Amino acid sequence: MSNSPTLFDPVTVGAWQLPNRVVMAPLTRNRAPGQIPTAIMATYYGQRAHPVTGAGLIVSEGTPVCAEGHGYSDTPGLHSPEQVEAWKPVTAAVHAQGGHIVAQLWHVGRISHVELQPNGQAPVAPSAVRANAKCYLIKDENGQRSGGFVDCSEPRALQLDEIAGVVESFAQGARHAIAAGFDGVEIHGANGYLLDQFLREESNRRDDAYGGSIENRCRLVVEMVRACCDAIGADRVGLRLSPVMEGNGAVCDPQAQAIHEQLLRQLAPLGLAYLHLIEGQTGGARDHKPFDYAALRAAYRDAGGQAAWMVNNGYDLALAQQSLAEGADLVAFGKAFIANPDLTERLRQGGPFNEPDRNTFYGGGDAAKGYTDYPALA
Ligand code: 8OZ
Repeated sequence: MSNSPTLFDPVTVGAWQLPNRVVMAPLTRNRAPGQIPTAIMATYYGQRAHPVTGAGLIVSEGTPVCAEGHGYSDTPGLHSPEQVEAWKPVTAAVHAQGGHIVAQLWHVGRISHVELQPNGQAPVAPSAVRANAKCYLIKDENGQRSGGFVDCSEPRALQLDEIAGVVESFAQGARHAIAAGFDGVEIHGANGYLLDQFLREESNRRDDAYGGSIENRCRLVVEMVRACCDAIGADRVGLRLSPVMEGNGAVCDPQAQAIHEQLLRQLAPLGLAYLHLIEGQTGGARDHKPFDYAALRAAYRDAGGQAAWMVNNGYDLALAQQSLAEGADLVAFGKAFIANPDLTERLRQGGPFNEPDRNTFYGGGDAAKGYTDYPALA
C-alpha cells in the first residue's frame, strides 16, 4: 500500500505528462447557445486547469461530432469551422494555466428529438427502437428561452452504407479537436448514446455485420477508436465506457461482462492513452449491477493493453487512494469539479468542499452563476 501512488503524484498517460492523477470528468452544462463555445467557458475550464490546485487532465463536456449527433440544446459541437475557432480560447486558457484538456467526442444516436436534428429529421440509431428517455430542448419563443426535458423521438436505423460516414465524423472530430488546440480526445462510448446503443441488444436489433453477435456489436466502437487513432495518434485517444449503466433508455445487457471484455481485448493492440470506466450506475449506486471491473482490466492487460486505467463514479479521497492501490491510474471527479475549481487542492487538504447547486447544472447561457462563481480556497 505504501508504495502505491497517491492522487497527487504525476503520471505519464499516452502523449501527456500529467502533474497529478485527478481528472475532471466530462460534464454537460448546456451553456453554448447555437452550439458554439462561449468566452465564459474559457474562464470555467481555465479555473480548473492549474497543475497543483486543479485537474491533471480535463475531459471536456460532450462535443457532438456532427449535426446529427446533438440531442440537447446548447451543447458545443466540434463539426463546423466556427466551432473549432470558438474552442481555441478554451484550450488556450487551460494551457495558459499549465493544464491538459481532451475533447469528449459525442454522438447521441437515438437520444435526440426531431427539433434538434437537421431538417427536423428522425435521429439515427442502430435500430428503429425509441429510447424510453428524455432529451433537453430549449425553445425560443418570442425571444424567450425556456428549457425542459422532452421525450426522445422515434429514431431510424442507420443504413449499412451510412456507417462509414459516422465513423469518419469521429475521425474528423478528432482532427478538429487537435486543430482547436485540444491535447487529444475521449470517445464517448458510455451512458446510452450511439456507441453504447450498438453494444447493447435492447437498442441494437441489426442482423448485419454491426449487430447480433458480441463481436458484431463491438464492431462500430472498434472502428471508431481505430479511425481516431489513425487520425491523431493512439497516444492522444481515450475511450469512456459505462458497462452496466441504466437510463437514457439503456438497460443492462445480460452479456455486459462478455461484451466489454471482448471489446477491450480487441482494443488492446491499439496503444490507447486511457480507458475511462464508469463503475455502476452513472451518478448513482456503484454496486448498481454485478460487474467485475478487475476481471475487465485483467482481460485487457492479458491481451497486452497498456492504456492508463481511469475510474469514475462517487469517488472520495479514501476510495480513490484504494483504487490507485488496486491498479487504477487516474480517478475522474464530476459534480465535485462543478463546485470546486480547486478540487485537487481541497482533496489534498481534506476539504472543505463547496456543495454543487443542481439548479444551475444545465443551461444559464453565459451567466457566471453556478458556473464560474464557485470560490476557490483563500
Ligand atoms: C447529463 C445531461 C446531458 C448529457 C452523459 C453527456 O451522461 C451526458 C449528459 C449528462 O454522458
